[in-house]
Amino acid sequence: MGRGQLILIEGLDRSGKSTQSAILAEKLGKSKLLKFPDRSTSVGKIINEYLTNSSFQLSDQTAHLLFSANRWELNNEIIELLNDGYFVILDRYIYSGIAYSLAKYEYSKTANNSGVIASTTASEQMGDVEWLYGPDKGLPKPDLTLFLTLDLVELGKRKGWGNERYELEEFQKIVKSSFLRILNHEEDETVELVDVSGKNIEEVTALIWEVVEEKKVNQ
Ligand code: T5A
Ligand code: NA
Repeated sequence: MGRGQLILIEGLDRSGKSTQSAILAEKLGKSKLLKFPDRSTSVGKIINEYLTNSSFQLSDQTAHLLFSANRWELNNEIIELLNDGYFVILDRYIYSGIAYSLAKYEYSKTANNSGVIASTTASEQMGDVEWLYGPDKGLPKPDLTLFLTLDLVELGKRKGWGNERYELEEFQKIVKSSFLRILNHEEDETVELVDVSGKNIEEVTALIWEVVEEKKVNQ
C-alpha cells in the first residue's frame, strides 16, 4: 500500500472550503477530512474563544503561535493516516496561518483598526514572513493545494457574515492580497488557484475535480 495524499483546500472566509472539502473527501473514497482551526482540541478551545469573543485578548504573536500549535496537535494523526494510505483532506492549513497574520500587520497600520482584528501597534514579527513560517516548519507539506478565490463583491453577499473576529470586508480585501503574495502559485506546481466567482457549488466541484485529475493525486 502506497503513501496517501495530502490535499489542502485554502481560501477566503466563506469561499466554500468546507462545502468543497467534504464533497472531495466523499469522491475520493478512503479519506479523512480535517479542519483547521480544529476547535475541539485543548488549543482549539482557546482559538475558538479568541475568534468568537471580541473582548478576549491575545497579542498578535500569541494568536499566531496558537494557530500553529493547533496544527501540531494533529501532526501525528496526519502522518499516520498518510502512512495507512488515506487521502487526507485539509480545510485550511499553513497558508491561512501566514496570510491572516500578515494581513493583521497591514491592517494594524490602517486608521480603521480599533484593536479587535489586530493589535493597535504593528509588531515587526507580524510583517516578517520568515518569522511567521517558523513555527510551522516541519509539518507535512501538501501534495496539492487548491486556493479558492472569489471576487470581493460576491464574497460580501455570502451568508453568515459579521459573527467572528476577522469577518470584516475591509480586512478580507487585505487577506486576499496576502494570500496571493505568499502562495507562490506561478512557480509551485503543487499550488493551483481556482476562481469560484459566479460558480455554483456543482460547478466549483467540477473545477476542483479537473485539477485533481490533471495532477493525478487521485491515483
Ligand atoms: N485562521 C485560520 C487564522 O487566522 N489562522 C490560521 O492558521 C487558520 C487555520 C476561522 C478563522 O480563522 C482564521 C481564518 C478564519 O477567519 P474557519 O473556521 O475556517 O476559520 O472559518 P471560515 O473560513 O470563515 O469558514 P466558513 O465555514 O465560514 O467558510 P467556508 O468553509 O469557506 O465556506 P462554506 O463552505 O462553509 O460556505 C459558506 C456559505 O456559502 C455557501 C454555503 O452554503 C454557506 O452558506 N456556499 C455557496 N454559495 C454560493 N455559491 C457557491 N459556490 C457556494 N459554496 C458555498
Ligand atoms: Na470553513
